[in-house]
Amino acid sequence: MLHDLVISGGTIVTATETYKADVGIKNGTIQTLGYDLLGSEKIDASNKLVLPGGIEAHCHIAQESATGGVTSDDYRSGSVSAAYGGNTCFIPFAAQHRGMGLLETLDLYDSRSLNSSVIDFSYHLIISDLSGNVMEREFPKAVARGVTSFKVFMTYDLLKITDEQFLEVLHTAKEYGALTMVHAENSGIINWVSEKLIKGGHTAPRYHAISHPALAEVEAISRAIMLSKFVDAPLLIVHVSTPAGANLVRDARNEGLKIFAETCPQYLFLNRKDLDRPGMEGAKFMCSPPVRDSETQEALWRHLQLGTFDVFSSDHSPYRFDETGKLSKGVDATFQQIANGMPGIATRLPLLFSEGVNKGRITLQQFVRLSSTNAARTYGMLPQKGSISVGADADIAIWDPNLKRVVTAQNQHDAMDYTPYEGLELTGWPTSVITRGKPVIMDGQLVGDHSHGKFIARGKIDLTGIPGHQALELDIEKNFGANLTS
Ligand code: DUC
Ligand code: ZN
Ligand code: ZN
Repeated sequence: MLHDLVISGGTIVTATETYKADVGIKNGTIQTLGYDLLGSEKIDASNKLVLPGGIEAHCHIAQESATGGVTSDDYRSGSVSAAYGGNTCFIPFAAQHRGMGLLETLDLYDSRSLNSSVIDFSYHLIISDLSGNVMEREFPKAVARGVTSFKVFMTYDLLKITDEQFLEVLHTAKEYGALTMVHAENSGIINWVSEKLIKGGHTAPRYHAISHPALAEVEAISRAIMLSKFVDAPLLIVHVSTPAGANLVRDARNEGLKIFAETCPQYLFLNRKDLDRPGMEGAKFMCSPPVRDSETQEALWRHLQLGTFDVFSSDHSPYRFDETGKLSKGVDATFQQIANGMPGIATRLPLLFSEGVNKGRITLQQFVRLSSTNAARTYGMLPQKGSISVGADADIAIWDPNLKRVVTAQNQHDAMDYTPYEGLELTGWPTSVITRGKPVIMDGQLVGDHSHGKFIARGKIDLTGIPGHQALELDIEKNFGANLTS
């Protein structure tokens, strides 16, 4: 058979295997895995690794925060930066702010992503306003559009929902086979400490971390797990930043609960000392939850090695270090007035490859799971995405495992003016990236087309093998079903 494109001579790595073979691509999907394949076009992958393209499952693109700041990356620059980082698909957030409907929110993000992305995409829908029966009227329609993951916040005054509303989201999502995601930090602790700090004149970026103590995360993760357990609904805890929080996740799993979790590079590679940089420099390293200490970094690596975390995501939240972003309230802004978040969509996978695979902390199979396959499974895209197998989308990243490169703001190809990893030398980089059979990056050059990336409608969450929990007090089917009459 004559393929449209053949990737020849490389070493294929999947979540379970490493072997040498050619990949034959036709009509955007993988048609053949074999030897001496014929193709109209050929990419020589000798001495390279051929991996499922990365799936970036947590990033903020063309998104307003509740306080009005807008991320610097849109779907054009964000998707290009993601592709340079070895990604073939990403799932940014579509943020419902109060007063907006859920479908109105999705329409807005559809207009922002239209003809803009060089890689495929979907959205997680943030829910901050449950008024007007949106859960009954609009939630099912969002799921029918292929949006099957929903994020809620336990903190931030303009976003947070009550425990009652959290239960409602968990319960409704469960009914429709969707996944709830949560930003788990205790709002009361953060607000109380912040007020005291500000009153005491402690306003520098470093106090952001002090106002978001580890216990705030641990309390909220614990509560979130209990709420999910009570209604036996799947829940994914995003950006876990503490060993105690990760231990709660591990124990919940061990108990058979439907708990999933994510951590991010900043919690493994950055720490509180970065926030102590002079002047406003520390603002570049502000994110929520905050980066912590070196013991935390080591403990989170161990959780990553042992499989506590299903997904490893960048939490790319790009705010420039200028008056459009971090410094929008001036150079004397308090930590409460500085946008939270840092860029990292292009460094997520090179960091994990260099410091994980090349330093012997994780295997190549673990790398593939954490970079792609687990996200595809968790977010309802497997086997279309996240695997190199016959019939899957031809989403492929070709990696040179020995290539050394120094990270600079410029080689992120995003709309940012800094990277928190400036000057770090990493070994192992993606050199070519192919989305649905079309080259996006070839030998380090952008060749992709902004109308190629398409919205991926996602399926239900796969809970096979997870027993869950039946609350004795609560028979959801009997007491909460649609036919409830008394
Ligand atoms: N939560 C995120 O997921 N990203 C940026 C900041 C935040 O609070
Ligand atoms: Zn969050
Ligand atoms: Zn985020």
